Formats: sequence, C-alpha cells, structure tokens
Amino acid sequence: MMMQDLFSGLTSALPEQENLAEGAVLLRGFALSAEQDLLSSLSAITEQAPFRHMVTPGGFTMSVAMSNCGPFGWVSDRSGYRYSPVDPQTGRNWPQMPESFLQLAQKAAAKAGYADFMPDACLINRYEPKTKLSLHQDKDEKSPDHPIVSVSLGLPATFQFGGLKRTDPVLKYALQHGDVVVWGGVSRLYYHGITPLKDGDHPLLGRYRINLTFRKAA
Ligand code: MD3
Ligand code: FE
Repeated sequence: MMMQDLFSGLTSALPEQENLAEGAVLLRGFALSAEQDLLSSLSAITEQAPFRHMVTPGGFTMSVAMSNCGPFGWVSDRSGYRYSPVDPQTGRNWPQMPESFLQLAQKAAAKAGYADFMPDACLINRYEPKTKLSLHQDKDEKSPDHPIVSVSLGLPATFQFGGLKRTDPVLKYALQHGDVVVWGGVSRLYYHGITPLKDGDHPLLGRYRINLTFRKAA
C-alpha cells in the first residue's frame, strides 16, 4: 500500500482487479505504464488509416469514429459487417499492429488467465462528447472461444453490459483512462454498449475517448 493511502483519503478505493462477470476481468490502470507508446503509435496509425464514421447495414451513420490496425480490420457498410484485410477508404492494408499494442493485449490476457492470446485485429473507436455505442454483441469473429481485450484511453465512459439476451438487465461501470478489460468465457457474448459520452477535458486526449479492442477475427 502507498504511504499516502494511510492518511490522505484521496486515493481510490476501487480494487486494482475486479471480476465483472463470468470470464470478464477489469484491470484498472493496467495500460498507464504504456500510455506514451500507445498514443504515439495511435497517431502513426490514424495518419495511415484516418478515423471515419462507418454506415450500418440499416443505413445509419455511426456516431463512433473508427480505424483499425493489424492483419484484419472491422468494417461496416450497406452490405453488412465483416473483417477485411483492406481499408476500403484507401484500398491499402490496415497499418501493422504496433509491438506496444500487441504486448499490452497479451500481458492483459495472460493476467486474466488467457495465456496464448494472438489477436489479428485491433479496432480503434473514437468518441467525443455525446457519442454512444448502442447495446450489441460482438459476433463477427470466426470463433467466440478467444477473448477480447479492451483498452480505454482519454475521457471516462459509462460502460453497460447485460447478458446473452438483449433484454437481460444491465450493469453499469465507469471505465477510466488506462483501464483494460478482458472478456472471455460466457461474457464474451454478452450484450454491451457505451452511454453518451459526457463532456470533459482529458490532459492527454482533450475531448476524446479512444477504445482499442483486440480480437482474433480469423
Ligand atoms: C463485452 N467497444 O468495439 S469496450 C466494440 O468502449 C465495443 O468502444 C466499446 O463494444 C468501446 O465492439 C466497449 C468493452 C468491450 C469490448 C468488447 C466486448 C466489452 C465487450 C465483447 C464482448 C463482451
Ligand atoms: Fe462490442
């Protein structure tokens, strides 16, 4: 325990590691030691594959702006959702997954009990105030037997997750800059989303929240 904790009362009472559901582990602050590397790699990626608002098969433009890195990227348009090795906006492959991204994802997965996680896709979501992500399941990956590792950076968000059915009751959690969540086991197919982002000013990311999700797509 830090000396300060004994008498300041200012440090957080939240546990460093918490089980959110069966197979889901929240690692608070796990990405903090890598934040500089993550943010500089992120800038290099989005210079090559700029953030864009994708269109859903139903014709709605998503409020989340997205990019990808790694062998596969998640894309959506009027014809559906899928993983593609090519960025449809540039016709080029997605940028390589940086070593700092891969190492963080593997370290987090191992800590949560998934020793050999080999992601081949990293979806990068960018939120600004009012941006939301409606309740959904992640089902576009070939197998749900691999976990998903999510990394939150920048402004805090309220994350909600329920169960296997859209109508299952939801729990809400605050996700802060540096938090990492590993979703495996049955929780891998739970409905989840992000409530509209509250305005704020993050010292490193200003008015943005960035979420990285590492997946095994193929
Ligand atoms: C639970 N992203 O990209 S991260 C997504 O913050 C996505 O941008 C949100 O949902 C975001 O698909 C939530 C937490 C998360 C990610 C994937 C999950 C939770 C999950 C997959 C299965 C269950
Ligand atoms: Fe998701």
